[in-house]
Amino acid sequence: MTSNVGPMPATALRMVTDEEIASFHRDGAVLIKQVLPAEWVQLAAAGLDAAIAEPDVMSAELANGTLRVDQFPAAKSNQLRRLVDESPIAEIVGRALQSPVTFYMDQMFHKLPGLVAPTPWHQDTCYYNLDGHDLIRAWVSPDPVARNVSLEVVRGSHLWNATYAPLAGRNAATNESARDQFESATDDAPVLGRDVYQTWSYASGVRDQSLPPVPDIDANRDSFDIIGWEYEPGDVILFHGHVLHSALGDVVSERTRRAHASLWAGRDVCYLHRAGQIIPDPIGLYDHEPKTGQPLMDFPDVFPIAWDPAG
Ligand SMILES: O=C(O)CCC(=O)C(=O)O
Repeated sequence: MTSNVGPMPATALRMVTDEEIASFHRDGAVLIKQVLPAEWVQLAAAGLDAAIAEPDVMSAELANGTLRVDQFPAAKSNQLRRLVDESPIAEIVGRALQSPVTFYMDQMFHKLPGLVAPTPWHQDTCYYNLDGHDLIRAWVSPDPVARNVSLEVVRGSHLWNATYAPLAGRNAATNESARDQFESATDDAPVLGRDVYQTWSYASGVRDQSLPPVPDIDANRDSFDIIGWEYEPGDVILFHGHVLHSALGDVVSERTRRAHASLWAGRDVCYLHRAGQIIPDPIGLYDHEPKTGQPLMDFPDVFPIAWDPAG
């Protein structure tokens, strides 16, 4: 799929403010209002539609087919690839993180009209073979997103120094092959090999049962400091890789809710062999056979610096 669009604006509509940067570091998330030029919003829409039209083996039909969560959609849509490589998103995340940044991977969340599937509370950290603090997501949508189907985070939870168990993956306590996979995990090769690209689903991974379960936030909403936002196209929601987040749902909406979520890594992010890996590594990384503790930025052919505060 090609994108027949001309030159695109390289800069954001405005600078990220010091106050927004402080909010991101304090709260673990921030809504940056009206920062992404309309041309990029349109390209994101075209890219998400292209990705939805081309389901591949990495896509997951969830919630009775009303929800698709695609891994690495920029790999199959030139428009999304351009969004990642050329849009001001890299600069926006780099300014918020105050670090050089490299693109790690992306996801598409596509929710059909009707009863909108919620995204349950989770933390992203435990899904990837990654370790480090400088992890940030940029979440954009070409659609207005009402507060009751939008993202929420537990304010400050990125600083709790807790890694919670993922919600997906096979349970090593009850599934023999998952237990074997978990127990035989080493630093020599990821649990999910390159071959998993042919067959991957959320059930391919092994849930690390030694990690604590995500607290039942919905049952105890008053006990948590929850923030969320109504979203308009042109906004960018930034949230920290360790923050507990979810998306509201279980309400009837007339609109499709399309979203692109790109994950970016800063200076301190290293590779970590997780015995309980859920999402496969970015494909180019398999050639390098990374070891636990190796900085991602040691692999510049896979993870080139996308934006650097030093210019
Ligand atoms: O858009 C959603 O429903 C959830 C987004 C999310 O969990 C993420 O971007 O990590």
